[in-house]
Amino acid sequence: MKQQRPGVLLTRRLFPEVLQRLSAHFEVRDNPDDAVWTPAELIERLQGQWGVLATQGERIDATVLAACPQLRVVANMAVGFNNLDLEALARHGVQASNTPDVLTESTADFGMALLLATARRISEGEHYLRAGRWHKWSADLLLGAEVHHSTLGILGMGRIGQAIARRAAHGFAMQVLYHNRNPLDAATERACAARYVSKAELLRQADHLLLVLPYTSANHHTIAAAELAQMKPSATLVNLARGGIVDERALAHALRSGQLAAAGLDVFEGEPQVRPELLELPNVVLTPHIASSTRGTRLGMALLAADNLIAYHQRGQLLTPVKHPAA
Ligand code: 8YV
Repeated sequence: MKQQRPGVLLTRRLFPEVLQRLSAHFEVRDNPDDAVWTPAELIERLQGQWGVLATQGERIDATVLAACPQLRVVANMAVGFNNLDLEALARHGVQASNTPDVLTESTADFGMALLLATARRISEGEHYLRAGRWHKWSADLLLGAEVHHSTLGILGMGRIGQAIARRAAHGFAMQVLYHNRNPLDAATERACAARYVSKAELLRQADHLLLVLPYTSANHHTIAAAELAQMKPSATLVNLARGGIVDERALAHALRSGQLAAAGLDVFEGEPQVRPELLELPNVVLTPHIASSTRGTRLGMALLAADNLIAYHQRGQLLTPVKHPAA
């Protein structure tokens, strides 16, 4: 008699290669319409499933886990895993993986792109031109901030922060300062040409501040009114991490009042909803959470998530288990 294969749910529409790879091992239920499910719909679809390939849009918490006792493994298609309740997962004996490394370089490329677009007012320039407002060249048209030889502050110096530091220091001759829970070892610091400073000094010194730290309840709104007030009025703020790290109301106020020159945001606290004040400001570049979005990278992330499910099924071991932020 043919043995029943374990069931795996894909919460979002993914690439054919991923479906193909998983289908060789599991009964796969996917989401070809790419619908965004409510928590109740997610629970309903998870009934009887052994594993789930999730994205950061789905919260896997105590309620979901209690309602889905057969679930054994969550493969998150993201390096960040703030959508997973790690304590609840441990209590229910459910394993979880994320997708580090595969997205580092393309996310770092995007970090530089967003920084350049923001500091050099590229979106603003394009809107100006498309709106038919460009009638003559002017010496002071859309003056931006210098990027080369300026000081870059990086908050959160993991793999992506380090990849951005290398680009900034070696490609743009920037002075790179960083703050992190722990300083890097001397060899890694040298490779990134980066210097560890306190958070207060980072805020004070940065011409451009890039946020690439993992989001936890401890760093909710870690950039709020008090922190923005310490930054240079000419500074640029770029958020590639998670929206909840920045108090967006305070940010909009700082951008409107001239306390901060410009911001580049790829992530938002209530995404895909964006705070209306931000939409109205000309000095913000807004992108829809696409820092890792190249075909190669997104496919690599999805395949790594799939391979985690397969490895756990075959050998009882994940390839890239999530590491508790405090570990
Ligand atoms: C993903 C991300 O695209 O990896 C992360 O943490 O933020 C992005 O690269 C997104 O989270 C998809 O789940």
